[in-house]
Amino acid sequence: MVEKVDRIWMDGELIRWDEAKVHILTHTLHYGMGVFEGIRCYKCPDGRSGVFRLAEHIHRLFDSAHIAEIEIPFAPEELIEACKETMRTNGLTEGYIRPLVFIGDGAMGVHPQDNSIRVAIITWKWGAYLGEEALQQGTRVKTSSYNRHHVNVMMTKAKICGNYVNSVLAKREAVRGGYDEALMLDTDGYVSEATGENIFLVRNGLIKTPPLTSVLAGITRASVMTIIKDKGMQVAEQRFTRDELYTADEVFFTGTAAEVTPVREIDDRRIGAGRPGPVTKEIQTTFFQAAHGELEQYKDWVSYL
Ligand code: PPE
Repeated sequence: MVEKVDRIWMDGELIRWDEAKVHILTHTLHYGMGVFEGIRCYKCPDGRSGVFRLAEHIHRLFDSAHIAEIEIPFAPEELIEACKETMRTNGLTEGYIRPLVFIGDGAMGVHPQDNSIRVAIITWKWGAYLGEEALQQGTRVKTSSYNRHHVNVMMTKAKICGNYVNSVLAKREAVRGGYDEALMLDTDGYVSEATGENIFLVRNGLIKTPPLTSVLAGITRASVMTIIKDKGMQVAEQRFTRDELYTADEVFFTGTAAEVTPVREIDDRRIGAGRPGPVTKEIQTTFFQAAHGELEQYKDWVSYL
């Protein structure tokens, strides 16, 4: 359950949590055409609170809206400031920030015409996405019976609300089967991503991640790729199959919510030694340090409240 806070930012105003309601004819509620972001804020060792790659997330929100032909009635700078203001108003020193752009009520039918474009920013406390144990010990994953979207069926570069029906179906199936997360293959049968995370494999010192075809251009993915290169290791954006994951030395997920989560098992096969490997652990450690503003090299990634 999301823990209630005092205020939600809606259409330019900080209103009470209980008043952040919409009409049942809200277009996005019926047809799923809306866009959103997920951003984390960390409490840093120096006592400040830093939002991780806030500007990049807001720019991706605008890119998603552009793909979806939604005109956001605010400037990126206004939403950047609104994210921080919502955190501060709620007295949150760390947590998750969810900007949501949706089409309001008015016309029904799949052509939304000139229905209003609404914007909300919700903040809440969010611990480890796949559980604290997964972060430490690794997670158990099952290949989904659902494919990730075909690139001409959904716009996969956009974080569109309706795209997540596919994720919800796959996640439920995986959890019902006793696994933590679903691995999704693209419509050609290659590995794409998980329901809310990008994926990486490590084998013989070489790191691979699927190219940006049917997957979301993860901001954590990009950050981790920079970290890998800065460590003098190589990372290739390359298509691979599920059996290449089975024989990998290490596999891990990246995502704002999931952070860097090791994968210890896929389709009932142990990955590597069945526990987080050295490369994953090193990347995870550096990622957390960077996100907490501890590394000079990545100080531009953190924007303080
Ligand atoms: N792929 C998908 C499908 C995805 O939803 C996410 C983020 C990523 C990759 C990683 O992207 P990034 O966060 O920029 O590194 N998923 C968000 C929503 C999770 C949810 O359950 O809600 C997130 O991590 O915030």
